Amino acid sequence: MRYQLYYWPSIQGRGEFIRLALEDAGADYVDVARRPRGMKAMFTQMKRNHVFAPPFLRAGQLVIAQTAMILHYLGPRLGLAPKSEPQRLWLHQQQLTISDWLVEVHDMHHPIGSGLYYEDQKPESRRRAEDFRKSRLPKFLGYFERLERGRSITNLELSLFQMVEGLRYALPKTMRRIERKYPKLVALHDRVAARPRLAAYLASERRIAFNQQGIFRHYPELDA
Ligand SMILES: N[C@@H](CCC(=O)N[C@@H](CS)C(=O)NCC(=O)O)C(=O)O
Repeated sequence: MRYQLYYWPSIQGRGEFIRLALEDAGADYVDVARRPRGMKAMFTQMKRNHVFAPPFLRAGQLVIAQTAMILHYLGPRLGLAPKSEPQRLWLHQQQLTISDWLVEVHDMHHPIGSGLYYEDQKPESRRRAEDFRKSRLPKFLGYFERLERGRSITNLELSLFQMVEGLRYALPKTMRRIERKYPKLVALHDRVAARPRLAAYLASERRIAFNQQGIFRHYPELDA
């Protein structure tokens, strides 16, 4: 099966959680919007399939949107999820919690509105980021640190790798200070980064660098 991933071509964003799964599994996929005329194709597919926002995945006749849902579909097909329903639902639940966490990362730099520039909501961003750093970030990190996950690598481990990577980019000072409280997450991050297919992907041009248009953005004034 050749999967077609549709996502904004210049950012890691939510699409990266899908890219990591496809890359780790060595799946055959096309990152459609990064191809010539790919953006036009993406908008056409969004309209035709009534998709609110990317990422979405085309798998044969199926079109699936919502990051966690795409991973729920792909997981067993890519060998990145258990097969039993209770375990898959548990994994999906954790993945949805990652989605919630990601929204809060985004809201650090866009606390008032996604349609406004960061520059138009700077005072609110400072307040929001302070609360995120002091209260929400330790709560999410502590939650996933304590989660009993077993040894196998699933979508969830790949996503936790991406959260650590992104947070290190966005909040380097904070992460340097607090990371040692989460040794299992740091070890997991390193283990995922060393997986041969992922290591090759991360070193390739297919991995878009973090930048100031994505979800993880580095504004020094929001870090401490
Ligand atoms: N809940 C969705 C959110 C999708 C989403 O917000 N996509 C962003 C890019 S990361 C987007 O293009 N949003 C456009 C919009 O909300 O108008 C998911 O987890 O996939």
